[in-house]
Amino acid sequence: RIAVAPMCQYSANDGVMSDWHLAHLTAMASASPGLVVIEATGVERIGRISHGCLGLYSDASMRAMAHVISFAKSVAPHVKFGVQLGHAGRKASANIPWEGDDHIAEDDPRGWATISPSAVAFGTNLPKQPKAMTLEDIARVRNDFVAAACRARDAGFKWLELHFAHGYLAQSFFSVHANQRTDQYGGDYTSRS
Ligand code: 8OZ
Repeated sequence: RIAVAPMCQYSANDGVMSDWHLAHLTAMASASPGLVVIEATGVERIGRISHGCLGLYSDASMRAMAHVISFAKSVAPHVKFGVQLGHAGRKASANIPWEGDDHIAEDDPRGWATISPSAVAFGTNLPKQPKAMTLEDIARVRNDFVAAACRARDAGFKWLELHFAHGYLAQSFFSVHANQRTDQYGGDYTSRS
């Protein structure tokens, strides 16, 4: 069986699926893969890559996903749906690709403050300096992952993928460049609890 990999569509409204997702995902399901994995989906609003990305931080988003899954399954009942949960960290607040391959401008109200293990920018085309996460931020994001996973279950997903790669929040905790913390979430292996 073929699995369809997650692909960002940049067509959500405050994290909520639109008619684009209904058409796109139903078309994918109609091709009869075994599994369709939904695009990178932020566990909190500021964890979306761009302002057009999906987020599972609201029940409205969960209900929209449930509707899309149920509609697509009415066309292709055997297809299972999965979702890729993540938090974009310091790579968040990016433009959608056809508006620019960089961060949203500081004076653009569609942008937002980003978070990361330390206040170190990604660099190159993503220069925005993130805020270093407090222990409360870390606890909140951990809870957001759990809440989003529960919403994914309630929406009808049968499969879950955590995006811990590509310089997004979780991966930046593993990076000696992005993570300059000296508490239990940084330092060498033995100093981390
Ligand atoms: C390619 C294009 C857009 C987004 C990633 C979510 O880096 C992505 C992504 C990849 O994993």
